[in-house]
Amino acid sequence: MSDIPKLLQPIAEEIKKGKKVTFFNGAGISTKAGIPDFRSPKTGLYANLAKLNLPYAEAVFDIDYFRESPEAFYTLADELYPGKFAPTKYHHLIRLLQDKNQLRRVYTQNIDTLERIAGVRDEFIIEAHGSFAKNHCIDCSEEMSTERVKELMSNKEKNNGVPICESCKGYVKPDIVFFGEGLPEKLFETWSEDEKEIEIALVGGTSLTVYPFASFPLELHKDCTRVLINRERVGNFTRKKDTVLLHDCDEIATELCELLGWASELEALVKAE
Ligand code: CNA
Repeated sequence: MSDIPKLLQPIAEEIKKGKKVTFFNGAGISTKAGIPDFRSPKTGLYANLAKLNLPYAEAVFDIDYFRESPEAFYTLADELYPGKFAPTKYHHLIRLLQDKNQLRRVYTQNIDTLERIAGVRDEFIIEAHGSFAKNHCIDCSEEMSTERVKELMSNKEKNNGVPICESCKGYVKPDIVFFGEGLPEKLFETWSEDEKEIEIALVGGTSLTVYPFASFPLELHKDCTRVLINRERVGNFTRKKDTVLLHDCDEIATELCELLGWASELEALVKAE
């Protein structure tokens, strides 16, 4: 029999008592939506980048490499572009907690904006690694609208579909944080507000290998209830108050909603997609 309900019961009890939940999300929460993560063997993006002829896998998100060869990123961007994917049950769980006034914050490494598409409001979301929502020239910083970026991306005859700045002819890039770029200030400002106040932390679908993001859940204060939801064991979840659930995020979302008496509300959100 599954160990999930037994392990989740104490967390459900804390939520029923009114404690708020903070999420730390990684690419694994979106794999059920059809978006590959980075590091899963065979299915992850890094395992499937051979066609891009990269010097090393991470180069596709490296700002120096982008300056030389933006085509590789834009080939991948074609596959990942928001609008093609629908939120998962785990994203709907976040939305439900918001609607019940029990969401504190969502720290996400994801660039797919599925939290927003699920209806989570901007005030709750910290996109630590940016997103596709805005785009700027990497040389003069001029903004380009997402509609224009998409239009230029679809015209492969011109610049191989790489959008070029209309002012200075530099390359335009979505505001995703690449390796070699700084993280948004909002991340650190919000973290200093939240850090001591976090009651329940759900850490889901992340290998916790990208810093500084990984340090946030790893260094949370000792009174906090930390829950790791991941297909593999990662991080330092060995404290007495920690729970480790080596399962699919959606399976956990379903079980938690069941325990909270929210199963039909979760199903309604799934059906409304
Ligand atoms: P990662 O390093 O690829 O790790 C993903 C983790 O999730 C692995 O440990 C998997 O075992 C686990 N996993 C995969 N599917 C599931 C599932 N259904 N349920 C539970 N666990 C699962 O990804 P990280 O997010 O840790 O790495 C940080 C990078 C990934 C960030 O900079 C992101 O921008 C980047 N990324 C984002 C997306 C996206 O926006 N959806 C996709 C791919 C990469």
